[in-house]
Amino acid sequence: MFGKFSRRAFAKLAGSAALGMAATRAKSEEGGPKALPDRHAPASFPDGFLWGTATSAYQIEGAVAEDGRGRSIWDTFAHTPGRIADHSTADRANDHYHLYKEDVGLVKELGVKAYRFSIAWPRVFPEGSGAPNPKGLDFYDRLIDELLRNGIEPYATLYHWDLPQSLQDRVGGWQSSETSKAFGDYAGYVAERLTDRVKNIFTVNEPGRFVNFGYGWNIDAPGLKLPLRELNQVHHYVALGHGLAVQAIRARGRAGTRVGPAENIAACVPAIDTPKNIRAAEIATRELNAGFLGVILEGKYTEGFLAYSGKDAPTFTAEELKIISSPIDFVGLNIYAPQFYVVASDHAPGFSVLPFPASFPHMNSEWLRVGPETIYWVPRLAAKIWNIDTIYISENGTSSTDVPAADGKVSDLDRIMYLRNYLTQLQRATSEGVPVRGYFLWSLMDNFEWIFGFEKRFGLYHVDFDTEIRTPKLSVSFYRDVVARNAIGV
Ligand code: IFM
Repeated sequence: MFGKFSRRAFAKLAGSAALGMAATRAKSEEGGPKALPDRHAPASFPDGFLWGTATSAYQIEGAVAEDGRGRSIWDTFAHTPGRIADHSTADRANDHYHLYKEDVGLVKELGVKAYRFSIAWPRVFPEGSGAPNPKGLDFYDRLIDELLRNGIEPYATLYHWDLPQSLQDRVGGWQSSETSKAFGDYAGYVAERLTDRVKNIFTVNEPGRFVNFGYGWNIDAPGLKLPLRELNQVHHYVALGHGLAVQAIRARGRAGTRVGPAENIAACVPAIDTPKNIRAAEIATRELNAGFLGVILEGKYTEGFLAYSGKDAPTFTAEELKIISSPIDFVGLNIYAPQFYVVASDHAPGFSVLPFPASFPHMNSEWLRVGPETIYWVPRLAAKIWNIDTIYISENGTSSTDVPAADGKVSDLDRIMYLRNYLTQLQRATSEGVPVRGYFLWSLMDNFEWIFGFEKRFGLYHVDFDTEIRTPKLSVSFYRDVVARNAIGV
């Protein structure tokens, strides 16, 4: 550890530390402030708080052509030259399809009680609809049984972006309500088969990302750049797909199965905590999330959203709004970064958004700005606006450069710093009664980070993608400790 220090540098460091200690002694001898205790009281999370970790199918499974799996839009996209930064694909990724037992062991090592994974729709319905693949759910049967054998509760996500290519080709994917209907049927089929053991289901993951990036901005699969009206219609059909899935799970799953969405909510934070700015952040949260969480939880699009969208507003029926707002059991919020720092405004709609200075700090991923208070404010505002009684932080975490040292260890101090700060703010929220019931750290292990390929690592476990060897990073010790004590701080 000190190998790289010259004797001189070490002596200098040791010298200044000694000087500091002498000054402290001098102060207390003079009757100054009492020495602080070595340890401070731990800040506990509520009893029964659910600790977990998360992954998704396309990012880890590999085995893209095994056991009858159909192609997904991400297979096509990743194989399109120029789309993925490091020219990789997820054809093999973490080979989790074959190494799942080892990976469940990694989850267990963390001491968490829940694991959130996603089911690959094209494994179950290779064409998206029609005949199910007889082997389609076998892998998930094995995974779920292994989790339960290890005392880990499975939380399944039905859609984490791997749309069957056939649906994209036949009906334009989420541009058509045919896809919403196919999604409902797929959800019902999965519920029928798995809810004897899976008690919690997330419908869709991050519409706010996959619709805009995939259908609006030509960044993610399927790589389209639709005009705003059509894009709003895609958002609407995803919300409809969510609602149809909720209904199908209720109709065909075991009684008591809990269901909800997981959204990367547009994260609005009061720039300075004053009552007026907090109110402004509330308005902003409601208006900027009107197209998904809002319509699900209110059964209507806000007047602000409709006025702002004007001729680009989606077309919809009253019946569709009813389906979309089918009652849910929880709301999953994926919270990584502050998206909008908000202040009050005298002009409609009552808030304005401040620009980020170029010097605003970010983590290894440039979009991942550091704003720990986001995970305090966002669930708090959402719970208040929509009267939500059960929120899960369905994703939170960060990438880091994560280069193993000569001894193979990964000292991911920046990830630990990030997690410590975010979890401190989350504890602050729960201690004030914000109804966050659980937390899923993204991610269990490094994986295929979409357009960044394997360049951005979000895992608690380092993965060598040549050998498939998993190695715990330092943050494993950090997280295991938080989980074991159900508290942040010592
Ligand atoms: O890896 C993604 C995940 O698939 C969706 N939420 C954000 C993560 C980090 O970018």
